[in-house]
Amino acid sequence: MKAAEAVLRANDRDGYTVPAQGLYPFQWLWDSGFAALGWAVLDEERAWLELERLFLGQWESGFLPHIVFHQEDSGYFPGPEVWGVRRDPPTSGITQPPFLAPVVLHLVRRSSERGLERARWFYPHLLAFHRFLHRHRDPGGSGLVAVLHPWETGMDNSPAWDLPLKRVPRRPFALETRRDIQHVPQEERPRQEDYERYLYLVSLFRELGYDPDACFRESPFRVVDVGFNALLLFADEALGELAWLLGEDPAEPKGWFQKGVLALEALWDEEAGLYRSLDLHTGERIPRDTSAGFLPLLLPLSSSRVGRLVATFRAWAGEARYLFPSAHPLAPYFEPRRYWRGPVWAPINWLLAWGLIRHGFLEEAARLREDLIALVEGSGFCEYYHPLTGKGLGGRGFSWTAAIYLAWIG
Ligand code: 9YW
Repeated sequence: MKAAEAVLRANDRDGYTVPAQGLYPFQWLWDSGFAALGWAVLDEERAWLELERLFLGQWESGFLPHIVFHQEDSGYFPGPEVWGVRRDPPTSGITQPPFLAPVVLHLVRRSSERGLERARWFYPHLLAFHRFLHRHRDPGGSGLVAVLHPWETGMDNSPAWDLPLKRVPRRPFALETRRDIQHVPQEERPRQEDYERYLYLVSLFRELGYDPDACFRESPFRVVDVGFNALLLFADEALGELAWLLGEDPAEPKGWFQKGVLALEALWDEEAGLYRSLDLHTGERIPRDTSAGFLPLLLPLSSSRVGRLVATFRAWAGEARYLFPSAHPLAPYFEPRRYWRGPVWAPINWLLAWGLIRHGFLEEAARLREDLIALVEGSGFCEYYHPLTGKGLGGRGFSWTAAIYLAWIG
């Protein structure tokens, strides 16, 4: 507990938490949601502050960027000069899984009357963000939203993006420009080819002035990510509950939630026994099995659907020493050391456990918790872990791992 606290305190930058010193020296959207869960165990006020700092980066349109560059630091690429977003503080121009309303609700539930007053400030800001996503990322009103960049999924080099990324041209740049591989071994990171495509998309959106509708239209990468959508719907549900608690009208978030939960069924893959993302350029589900496909467990699903998902979960569990691998452990694209292509990630364990508890699968949820605790106690607070050996990988002294550990043992 003390060691986890020390990690969060070392990564605290006067009110926001950097994911890891050196590697990620700014504030990231969904990392801050998880960091707030950890801060809540130590200091409720600090948890609220984390979220407030994040909203300093919100745009007038309601858009919430995935990075807020609160201070200068040359340790990360692409920095504010590459994004070219002229705001104070500067930000990136893409978003990340909107895992914030459930955090606000969690803080309200843990706290006193005062918590509800804090939530009152967040409500319109969250509503504006959700509105932005449902309007500009789902212009046809399907109920599900698109992501336009692999970074928006939070699972950058997931095998699910291999096929849709092929459509994205490469924007060559020198390997030395990358900062990540100065901090972490190259074989634990996305490949250079992936990075070149990530950078192409950034320059395209920049040229389009980050106009949301132009970006949606022009992006060669346009995917309905099952993970992003499960988290948005989970957050819509939480927003509806917040509205009710605050005496606001819950109709809008409830409407998004109900429509989205029905629409999500289009992502179910009966043969694979889990959900898969959809490539909007082809209209086809992407034939790759990743941990994101289990995130709909956070939502109300039929008991037969949950039964089948849990059976798939158990099959994966039988193939990995540590849960939960980010890609199918028997698939040809499984790479147990490379980032989102196999390793275990603390926040995903936590989200999956939350979903399993919702549906009454307490044993499976307990295994996710125990495995994460074992990984941390064996290897420290790493960015991610080898699912077969338990070796710690990626950045060290990592905030979301420490925060989830605290949330689980605190
Ligand atoms: C990047 C900060 C972020 C996470 C993402 C993870 C990685 C790399 O690190 O992104 O350069 O943004 O994939 O989920 O938010 O921890």
